[in-house]
Amino acid sequence: MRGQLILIEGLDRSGKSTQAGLLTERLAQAHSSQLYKFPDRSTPIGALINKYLTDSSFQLDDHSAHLLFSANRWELYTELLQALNDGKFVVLDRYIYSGIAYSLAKSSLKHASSELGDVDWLYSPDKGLPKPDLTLFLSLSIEELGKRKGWGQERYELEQFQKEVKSCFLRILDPSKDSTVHLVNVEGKSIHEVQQVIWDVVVEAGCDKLTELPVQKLD
Ligand code: ADP
Ligand code: FDM
Ligand code: MG
Repeated sequence: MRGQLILIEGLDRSGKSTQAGLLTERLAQAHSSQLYKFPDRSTPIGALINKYLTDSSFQLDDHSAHLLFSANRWELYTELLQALNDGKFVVLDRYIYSGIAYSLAKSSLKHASSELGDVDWLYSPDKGLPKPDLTLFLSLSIEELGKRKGWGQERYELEQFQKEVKSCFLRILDPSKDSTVHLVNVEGKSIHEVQQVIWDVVVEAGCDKLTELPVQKLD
């Protein structure tokens, strides 16, 4: 039996870190659980990513940046897989879909995607990583995001870019094509209300229980 892999995705300030923390605590009432946040800025590649996000004078080709975010996930791959197979529930605060959506929102990487929605180049470095058993995308309007605290000075924290990222997220996260994907409308909901909606989805999907299914891999 193994633990389940549950991913919380969304735009900056949509409440991912708050909810990922609360979900990890809730799962810990019955199981061992662990939270992983991506990018993980504490690793060697994470330090480079942190410099890229916080220092606007530090330039990287957009393809290189994309590959670094993926490489950062591979740095944690063995540990994360081991945790699941040891029966730990793993909650992810961002993962591959942030990787694709933020890159796809850049005009320089539009060529890596076709009109038909093929994002193969952007997707390929993550192939082989564990696939989440459940993905929750926290959705709310850009207007409401603007009212939230915590808007920093980081590279992607620009309103127009966030709008583009949101449409890219909604393009790649389609519940009608992947039953493990759920869009959670958090507009106007308190932290507690969102926590309850998320928990209901987790229970409904059976992701609050250990499973015998092997860890799925992204292909
Ligand atoms: P993210 O990790 O997505 O950037 P955070 O969880 O750090 O978002 O939350 C960003 C800010 O919004 C924090 O100040 C947090 O307390 C606040 N916040 C989170 N969820 C809600 C909510 N449902 N309603 C109002 N404010 C919220
Ligand atoms: N980000 C995050 C990416 O561009 N690609 C990725 O693969 C991942 C995981 O990094 F702007 C972006 C998204 C966001 C920034 O911000 C990280 P937080 O506040 O640490 O989540
Ligand atoms: Mg956060």
